[in-house]
Amino acid sequence: MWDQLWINLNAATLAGADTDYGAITDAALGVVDGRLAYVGPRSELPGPPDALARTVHDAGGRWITPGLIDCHTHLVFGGDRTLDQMMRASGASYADIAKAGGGIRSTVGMTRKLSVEALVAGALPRARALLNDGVTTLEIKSGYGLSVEAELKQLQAARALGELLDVSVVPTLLALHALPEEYARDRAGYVDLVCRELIPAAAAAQLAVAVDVFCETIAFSVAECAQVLSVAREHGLAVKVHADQLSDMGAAALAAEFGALSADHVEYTSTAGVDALARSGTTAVLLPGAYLLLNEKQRPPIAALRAAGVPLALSTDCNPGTSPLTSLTLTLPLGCALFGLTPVEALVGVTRHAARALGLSDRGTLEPGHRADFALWDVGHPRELAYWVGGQRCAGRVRSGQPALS
Ligand code: DI6
Ligand code: FE
Repeated sequence: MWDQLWINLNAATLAGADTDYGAITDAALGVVDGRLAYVGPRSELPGPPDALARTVHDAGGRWITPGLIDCHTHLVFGGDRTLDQMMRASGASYADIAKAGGGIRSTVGMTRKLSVEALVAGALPRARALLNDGVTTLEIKSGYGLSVEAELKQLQAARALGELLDVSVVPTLLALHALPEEYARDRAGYVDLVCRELIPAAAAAQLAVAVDVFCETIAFSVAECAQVLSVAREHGLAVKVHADQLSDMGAAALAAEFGALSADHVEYTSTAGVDALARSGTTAVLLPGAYLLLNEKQRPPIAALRAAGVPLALSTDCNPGTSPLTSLTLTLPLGCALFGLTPVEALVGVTRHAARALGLSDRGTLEPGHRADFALWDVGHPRELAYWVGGQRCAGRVRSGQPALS
């Protein structure tokens, strides 16, 4: 006997060939212990619904996709960065703003002042917006504390969000994001603090599953990032890299060298970088929100990434400075219009490939054995998910087979 059976639905399983969304019309989903036990046509169920499961749910004829996975967010922070937006309106670049003392450092000042509870309260509306839009797994990075205590506080807030809300939170220590003011004349000292104290403390407290670094001219060099990524690996943590967002730093190749789960942004990644990602099986995470709002002109090398077989994920990059974007469904048409993704590539990017970017092999498609995490949609076909810009089409979320609360 199954625990739950969902009927009266069409399933975009996103398993197998990508061209047809893995679509099954008039499908049924059987759930045992929170995992999918049956995914197939209703007509092939081995018996009448009531005889098969303790609870039978009617999905109202809707389309169902795997629960969406937002695999790159900086959701926990203090204050906002409306001032940066005003500076940009008068022509200042991201680098100008950072150099003028705005940018990441200003968010660090506002984040350090807040308690865990206040950070959670500030992030809750952003998290709820993502959940109402179909998200069932959410990565959250630190990176606005830049001291051992303040980074751990951000990670504790991320963990608390996962306990308060019906969502899986995947916490990442963004150890190198910006150089904190107090280390302005001692770069090596800060990198040392990260290696000797921050990473060991986060690993010991099990507050992070991965370590991320911002490898960029305005942030940290390849050598500094490599030093931190090796320590992350020594502590058994996965690694991720903010790579080649504003210039070609060879950061994608660095990510590949460390077997990173993902290289994120990749606007300026070279052919050599693309080849390195393909060889290491690293997922490229595309972030059209930051590209749009920074008014960037250099697109990621989509055709080359596609040709090399690099898995492409897509995410909000929700952060106060460059991408205050709290809708993953809005990110889908942005990925298509700005980066030239196909609608099905975009949807796979927020499900199957997003799971891969987080190293999660138990979700991202609707197939037997996977978690029964899914989203219900008021659309006539899943291709509409990457078509409409804005609006509320998510009719509900299910986690482990049970209707989820936001
Ligand atoms: N790249 C980004 O786009 C964000 N972080 C990063 O490394 C921006 C974060 C911010 O400006 O607050
Ligand atoms: Fe980011």
